[in-house]
Amino acid sequence: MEKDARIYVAGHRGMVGSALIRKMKAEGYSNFIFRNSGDLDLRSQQAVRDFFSLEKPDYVFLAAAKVGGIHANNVYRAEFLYDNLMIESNVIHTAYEHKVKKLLFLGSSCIYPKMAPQPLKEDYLLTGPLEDTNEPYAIAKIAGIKLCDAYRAQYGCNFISVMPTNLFGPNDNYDLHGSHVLPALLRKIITAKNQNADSVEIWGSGKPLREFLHVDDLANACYYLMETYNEPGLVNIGTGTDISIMDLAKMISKIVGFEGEIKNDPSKPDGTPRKLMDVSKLAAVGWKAQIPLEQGIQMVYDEVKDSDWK
Ligand code: GFB
Repeated sequence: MEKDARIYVAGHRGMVGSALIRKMKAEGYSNFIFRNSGDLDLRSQQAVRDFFSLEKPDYVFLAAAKVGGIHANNVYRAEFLYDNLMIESNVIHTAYEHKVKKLLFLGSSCIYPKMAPQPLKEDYLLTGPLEDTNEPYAIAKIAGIKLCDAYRAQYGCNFISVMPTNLFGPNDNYDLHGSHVLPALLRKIITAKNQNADSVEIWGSGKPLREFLHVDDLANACYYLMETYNEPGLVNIGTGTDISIMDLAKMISKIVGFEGEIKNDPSKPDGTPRKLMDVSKLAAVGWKAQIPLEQGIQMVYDEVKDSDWK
């Protein structure tokens, strides 16, 4: 990307979008186009068309999405499907109409079949049934990959798709009903420590395995791929290592200094038993994660430890 290129990061106030902006500012970019969701509803085809006509972005990072943890995905099934399909269809189609030079679409590791072999290779897409708790979100994200590939095949658009593993970092969502596990456990364990509680409760059995990537690493990878990668299909972005939810709770307890018991709530769903990315494709093009999990959690803990949580 040229240093004076007009860059639109859809979803710039979210955890991923804000990390992308931080990264590109550090790389010397400044010609960003900003729109808050209150000013531009990406679900509206006309609004997206008017926006592209006015602002004419050269490059687009599609980080806007309806997102959430296992509970939100499972409950708001209509919005997770509808909002994400509309956002992707409008932004990708309009990027084609306006001859955007390159677009990067952000998906998710939940696109892979629930019982796919581990680690998850890009080739496992559409080889089996999806995990039910996040099927609507996964279907929408699979549609996004296929849109990028279809516009590339039919019209020669340089649209690429990346699939991040579970993310954490600055600007995460700490609402206990909507959030992912890592921010939820940070909040619960910090609160338990502050209240001298004897125990803290984690959802499910604690046995599922998840892989966690600091969002600054994700932003570095996205920037790297935007500069170097021009292929159809998808690229996994992760660390290549995973941890059980129980061990994650123990790691966070150690960082926070909480010594109470960690209890399970079996009434809550476990979701996919394991989601570990195969990152050999990413390694082959020259990128590797830099922030170890414990260090990343410590960085986030330092940012949120004084939050006014009850
Ligand atoms: O991060 P998470 O909500 O989503 O949950 P997924 C991961 C695991 O942590 C599940 C357990 O087994 C949860 O039951 N868990 C334990 C908790 N305690 C908690 C808690 O307090 N809050 C939460 N949220 N979980 C999402 C998908 O799946 O991952 C999305 O629903 C997306 O579509 C995202 O792909 C990255 O990893 O199961």
